[in-house]
Amino acid sequence: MPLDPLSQVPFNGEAPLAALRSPVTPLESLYVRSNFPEPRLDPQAWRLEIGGAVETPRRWSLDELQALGSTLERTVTLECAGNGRSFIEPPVSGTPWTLGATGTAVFTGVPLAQVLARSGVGADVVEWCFTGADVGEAGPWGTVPFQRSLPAEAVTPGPDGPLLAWALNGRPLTLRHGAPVRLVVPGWYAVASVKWLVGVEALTEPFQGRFQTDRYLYVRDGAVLGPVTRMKVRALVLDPAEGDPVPEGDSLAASGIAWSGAAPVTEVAVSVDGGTTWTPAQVEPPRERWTAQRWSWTGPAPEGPTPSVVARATDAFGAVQPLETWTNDLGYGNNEVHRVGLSPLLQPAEPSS
Ligand SMILES: Nc1nc2c(c(=O)[nH]1)N[C@H]1C(S)=C(S)[C@@H](COP(=O)(O)O)O[C@H]1N2
Ligand SMILES: [Mo]
Repeated sequence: MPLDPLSQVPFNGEAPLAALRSPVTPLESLYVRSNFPEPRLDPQAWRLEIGGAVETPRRWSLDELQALGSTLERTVTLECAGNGRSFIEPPVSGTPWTLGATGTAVFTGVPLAQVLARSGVGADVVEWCFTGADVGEAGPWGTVPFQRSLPAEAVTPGPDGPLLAWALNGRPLTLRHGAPVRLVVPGWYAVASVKWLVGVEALTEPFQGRFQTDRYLYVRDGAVLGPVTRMKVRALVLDPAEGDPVPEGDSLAASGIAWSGAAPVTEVAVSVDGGTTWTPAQVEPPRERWTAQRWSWTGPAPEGPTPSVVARATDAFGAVQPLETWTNDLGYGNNEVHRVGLSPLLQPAEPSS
């Protein structure tokens, strides 16, 4: 299923929700979010520069990363912080994503922490700044590269930490998804997963770049509430789909996915009466730590002129989806419950005597 495009240069496109039913999102259905036009890098000439407050700055080629001997494959759910923005009223500026700015992909790469350790990390390092090769105009900031930082403690070692990835779903990374090498930060809104990665710099002070201090902040009425970090808990109803008819008979089967960047999802509740009563769905454990979980539910079919199915997820830290739109000035992290409207069953016409 091809993406629904939202812009052409840079290309941005979201998945049709039906494409998210498969446990790994096919490449052609994996959403694309790029702030600037895609930079074309020659994989042979490409180098990753590790610098800043490290003992030994060094450059890595793709062959050298692949020869480290710690290559692994991880199935990771990504989500754009703007997913769900188009439901915010009154509308806010920014790409008007519905709910398809998410997907689950198999990434092949090496743990970032291992590569950084080869450069010797001082105790004074507080953040790592990641630079993409893409640049663009950003108003008063002038021409800037796409750069984002992570706190040092987010660079955990082991298979569940950030990865330097060169393959997606078993094929070399495509241009749109950040070839030849991108960062993948599981659990975090995907803005952290810098594509076309060319530099990593150890910082002893927090990074103050444009995509850190002017965007990707939760702001309300001009006041900064905090930075966009981990994905908020969310469930999607994938079956039935919007507009499907209410099934004949008394019962309805519903299913979908749920995830949180903080802790595993422990509960998905479903309502077919507009949120008055809720009953629990069965929630599968995640296939890997950062893979969206699958849920399924069977219960009474919704009734009335505007039948709907609503799902609401809760994670192990007790975070639960809001029933109403979560509004903020830049439209990030709107994880309101997903409501799917169904077509009412046509009542058989009264026999005319
Ligand atoms: N270099 C670079 N990396 C980037 C971006 C970008 O514009 N430039 N966009 C970020 C955002 S906002 C998201 S949601 C993800 C999208 O990754 P995808 O296009 O592979 O789905 O990439 C992130 N990494
Ligand atoms: Mo994003």
